[in-house]
Amino acid sequence: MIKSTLSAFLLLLLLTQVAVAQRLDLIQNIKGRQFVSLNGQWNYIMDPYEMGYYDYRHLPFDQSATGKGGFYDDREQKNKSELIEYNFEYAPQLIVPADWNSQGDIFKFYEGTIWYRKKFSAQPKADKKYLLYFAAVNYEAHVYLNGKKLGVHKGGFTPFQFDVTGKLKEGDNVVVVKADNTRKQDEVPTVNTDWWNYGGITRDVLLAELPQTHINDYKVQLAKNNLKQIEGYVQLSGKEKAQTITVSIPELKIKTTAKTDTSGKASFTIPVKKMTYWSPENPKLYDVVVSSGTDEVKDRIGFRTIEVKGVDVLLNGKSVFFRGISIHDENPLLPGRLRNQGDMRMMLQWAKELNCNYVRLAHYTHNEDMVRLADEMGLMVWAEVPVYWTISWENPETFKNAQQQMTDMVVRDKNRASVVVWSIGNETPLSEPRHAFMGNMAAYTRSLDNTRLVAAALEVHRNGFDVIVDDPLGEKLDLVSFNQYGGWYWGVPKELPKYTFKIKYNKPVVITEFGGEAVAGYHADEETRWSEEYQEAMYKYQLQMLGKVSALRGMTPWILVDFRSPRRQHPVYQDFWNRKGVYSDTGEKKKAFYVLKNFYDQMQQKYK
Ligand code: GCB
Repeated sequence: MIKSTLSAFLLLLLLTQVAVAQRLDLIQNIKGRQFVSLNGQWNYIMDPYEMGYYDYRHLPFDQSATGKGGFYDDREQKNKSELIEYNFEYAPQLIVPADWNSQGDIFKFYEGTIWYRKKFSAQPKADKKYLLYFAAVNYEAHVYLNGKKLGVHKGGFTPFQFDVTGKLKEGDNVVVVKADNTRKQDEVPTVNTDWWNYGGITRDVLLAELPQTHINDYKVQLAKNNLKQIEGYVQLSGKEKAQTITVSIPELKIKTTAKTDTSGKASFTIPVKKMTYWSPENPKLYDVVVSSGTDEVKDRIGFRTIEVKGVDVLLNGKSVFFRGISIHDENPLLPGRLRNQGDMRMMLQWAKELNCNYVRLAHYTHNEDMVRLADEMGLMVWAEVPVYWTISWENPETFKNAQQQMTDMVVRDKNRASVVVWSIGNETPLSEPRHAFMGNMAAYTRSLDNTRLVAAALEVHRNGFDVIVDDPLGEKLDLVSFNQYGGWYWGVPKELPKYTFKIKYNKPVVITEFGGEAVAGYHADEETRWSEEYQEAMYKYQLQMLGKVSALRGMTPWILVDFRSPRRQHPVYQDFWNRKGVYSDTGEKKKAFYVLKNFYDQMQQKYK
């Protein structure tokens, strides 16, 4: 006992120490800057043995004395005797941004390394700063510019950037990326997930040109629970740190100035007289201009408050019901990761047809454009990091990684009114090291942003007809959120109304998952697994059962659309698809869709 308390204490100490070592320098609103896109066709080499990275003694070329020898040299044969066993110029091409899996049968199950190469032209100016920005690469990316290594990034869903000022050449340049989606136990996520491990450069690659001293970051949001005050900051990066910054919202006739401190940061508060607050019913966004002596950035920002009072969630002070649905970052029609705004709009539009006002962007950080679309289309968002199932709770590096992914998500999306919940993880099994890890994640997330709710998808256990929610992590969260698969993994649909929830916490209950599979077009009676009727009955009885939970304030059933998963092996019903969608993989509505929509129509009336 003493030993385990001691080791938990030591772990806590370690975890608090790593808490300070976070990179916070990610640029805000990359698409609001001057940039050129490096999206398009990239030459690639599939390299399962990583011969472009390791020599025949398995030592990395980029750590050798010369640093040379890897594919990143992008060499071409110069004379007829020269031996070079690769060639990007003659290599085939992959589309960027997009996962590789959806670009040919050969890639479908591929896990490992693929090298990408792009040539581009640049005219760098002496008085400018240049950032090479990757919106996401799954999972580990080694990036080289003109044969020199810029760095490594781990984490498949968050952006990263390199300062390439002074490294760009006038005229031709070449960027090489080694993308490796190998699953590893100590990473985030870990080896076991119920989604497809799509690899590659899955989101935009941009080269931004900035003033030498530029606005690196800013926050412009309502202060915590305060409809009458905007609070925020501007952070400059570069030599001229002492400047006057201006934040203006022309439509509201707001213009505020502040002076930066020696670190280049200026904080401000702006009193609000009259404004239209952002809500799903009226997703009003204002043009906001942030400027300094040397730079100017424009954004579109919504303003709203979100808070918990007893068992109610208040949006702009008014009680709301989260009419939600869970969503993966996958277009089933490809099938593959969402590639562009058209794909994203399709998914969110499907959620709207269900009469949703809320989406759970599971189980990792989705595209920034997706969150911006949610802002525009009026959908509240639950945003999550891939702390999923059996993470290595006792490895401080794993914690650091999870924390970094949370940092990058919060830094990126903190100005999005749509985001109302930060989720620190999903279905994590109980243990002391897990409590320490998750407790620290909750506290850390609050320290990053005190204006949003902090939650996690917990698990339940059962005793007879009692469904018990008492995970100790619940103490540290704002919502009671859990996944329960009554009628699918346990119990049969028509028995569900017999169950009662025993919930330890007096907080709003926003259920993160329930669901069951159905093959669209397969019709049978409601007791036949995989039929639309079974799934329909499951939804019907679930909603009856949940109707008894007086603190119920919302839900995000699992899931909007059928999605691909290597864990789903049934050759007739699944064939590598998880069929819990209320839409099929071709976008057809299953019968359960209408049960849920009908319930949401009622909730909309009730919470008018
Ligand atoms: C869960 C997981 C989700 C799975 C789902 C299922 O609890 O959170 O990622 O896909 O169950 O279908 O089993």
